[in-house]
Amino acid sequence: MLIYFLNIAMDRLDKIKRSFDEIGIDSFLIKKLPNIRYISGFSGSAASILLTKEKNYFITDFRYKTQSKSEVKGDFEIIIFAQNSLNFIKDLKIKENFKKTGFESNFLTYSEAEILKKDFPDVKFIPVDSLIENIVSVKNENEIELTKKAVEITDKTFLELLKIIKPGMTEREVSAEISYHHKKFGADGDSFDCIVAAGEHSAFPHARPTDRKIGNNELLKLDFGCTVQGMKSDLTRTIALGKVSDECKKIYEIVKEAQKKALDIIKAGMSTKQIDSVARNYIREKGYGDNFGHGLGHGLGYDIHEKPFLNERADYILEEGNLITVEPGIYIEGVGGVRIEDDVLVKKDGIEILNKAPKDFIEL
Ligand SMILES: [Mn+2]
Repeated sequence: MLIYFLNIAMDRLDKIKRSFDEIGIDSFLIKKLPNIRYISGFSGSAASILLTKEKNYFITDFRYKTQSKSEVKGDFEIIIFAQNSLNFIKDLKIKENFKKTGFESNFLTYSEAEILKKDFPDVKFIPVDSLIENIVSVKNENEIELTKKAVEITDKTFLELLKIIKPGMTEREVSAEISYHHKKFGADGDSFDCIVAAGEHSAFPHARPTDRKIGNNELLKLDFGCTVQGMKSDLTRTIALGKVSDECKKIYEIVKEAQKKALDIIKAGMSTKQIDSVARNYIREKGYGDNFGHGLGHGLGYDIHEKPFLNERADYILEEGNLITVEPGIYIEGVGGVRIEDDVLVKKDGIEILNKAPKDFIEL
């Protein structure tokens, strides 16, 4: 198992370094934690990685001294700094003499970039967009297994919720049950702050749980997921408590059919834009085009939203081993909203739908 991860780590470092010349850099500074986990295996909350042509430095502080020794795999020199990681990098600069350092342009803040420029006046910092993000979108066997485990836990949690949820409970109480069951069933925690949205709240695509009581005869949208060793699940189901209006039932069936139409065509080689349009056109034909204002889905990995994205502008061609979500929705202000989301593994000739949570309209 350890050797297996070591090989993966080296392969990933190789892939990153092979693009140095093409981008025009001699070193790469990595600060984004999901990227750090992806290439080193480190799961802590503070670290930097500096890759130079010759060497790989993993830099963290005292709190992660022991953890980094056991977690960091691959050909890294582990550096524990006492105060400021930049001081260490300055020393390193003298030794290694790097001159053109790439940084994660979609992650580093403007002020962090300014500090780097000020502290290293003779280094040219070059914005690099999505170098690692483009590699992470194809998953290995281990990552797929961990995702399947996360999905299984989330599905199981959904089935528990169906037993627990009653009119009169607040959205917040339901969100607590989600977190509790995720951990109880073996997850490391939630993969994001879950969405529990009742009645008119369900029309907010990204509603936060409030103290609103869940009433009878209304929709309840649940969007939640968990993390297992860094890999994530992301599930949305919309259910009804009691009897809801015919319009709510109607939009539920449209969303379900839109998702099915997308799932039916997904396979390696297809463009994500094309898949998005199949679901979107169907919803449009049914008269709800203006009520579906977000993308159809996203990649799922060490980051909860990562490449490939499925939307009207994305031009990614799916590959075997992509893990993606498929999640159309219809939201009607003042009435309610429906979204149905599954996690899907892309294969050569089709897909494997990882979720088993029921999708037929449920009235509790
Ligand atoms: Mn999602």
